[in-house]
Amino acid sequence: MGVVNVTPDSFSDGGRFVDADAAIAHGLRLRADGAEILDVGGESTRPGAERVDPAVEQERVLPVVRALAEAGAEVSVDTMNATTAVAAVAAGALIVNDVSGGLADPELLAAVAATDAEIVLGHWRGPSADMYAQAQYDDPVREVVAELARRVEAAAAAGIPPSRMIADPGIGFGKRGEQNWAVLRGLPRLIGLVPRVLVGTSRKGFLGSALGEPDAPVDDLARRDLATAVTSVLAAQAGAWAVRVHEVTPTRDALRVAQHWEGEGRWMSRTRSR
Ligand code: PMM
Repeated sequence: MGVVNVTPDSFSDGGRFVDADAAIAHGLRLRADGAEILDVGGESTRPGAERVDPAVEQERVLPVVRALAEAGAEVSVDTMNATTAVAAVAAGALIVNDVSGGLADPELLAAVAATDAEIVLGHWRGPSADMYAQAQYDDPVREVVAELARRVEAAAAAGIPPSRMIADPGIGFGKRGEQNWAVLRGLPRLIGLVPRVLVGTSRKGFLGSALGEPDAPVDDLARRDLATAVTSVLAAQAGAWAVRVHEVTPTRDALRVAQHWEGEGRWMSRTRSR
């Protein structure tokens, strides 16, 4: 899954694709690089970010969703708003990617249930403005699995069958450095929840810390993209169905190389089977 952020303030690529034509061109490049899904978002979720008005969000994402879907891409929309989700599905999106797992907007799950779209349910404990206030865990894996299980139940109660759900541990969302690594180590425990799990580590701060980089700004994207390729391969090996990345080429190459090590027919075939 390639990231197409149409925002002026996303933490690692903010501001570069706020104009629709540039975002569309970027999405097409990611697709040519090998992305099988393009995730279009108009609201930054970086730590400290303020919420965006849904009308502004829709102005940003809808032309991009429409153009990429018309070009034949499988498009997901990264939104926490029911109205944006429904409008994006009408514009051609096949997946609604809600990092809040339906918690931010109480209308979203029912709205998605009324469409044919699939849904990504992310693990989330509160808005980006103060997300680290919630980063208190006794056992990160057990708590993330239990809290995501409740989102899966809520989505099912709203009328979405598990076959249309994708779970995401929400790496970086209300989790500090080591808590993210603990959740990633526990990934196999998430896989039993719903058949498909998506993992997004791309360029996140905990990778910078692992590399010994200062927290911000992200000044060496190539190093973060290499670290992302490593965690993405490990996530795929642990059973993830898809990985969400800003730069497709390094992760695609790493997955190809790892596939040779594993041999045909192992985890790579599982990553995109529905
Ligand atoms: N991370 C970001 C945004 N959307 N969606 C999913 N499903 N999983 C993630 O980990 C995730 C996401 C973080 O912001 P970015 O777009 O700048 O990477």
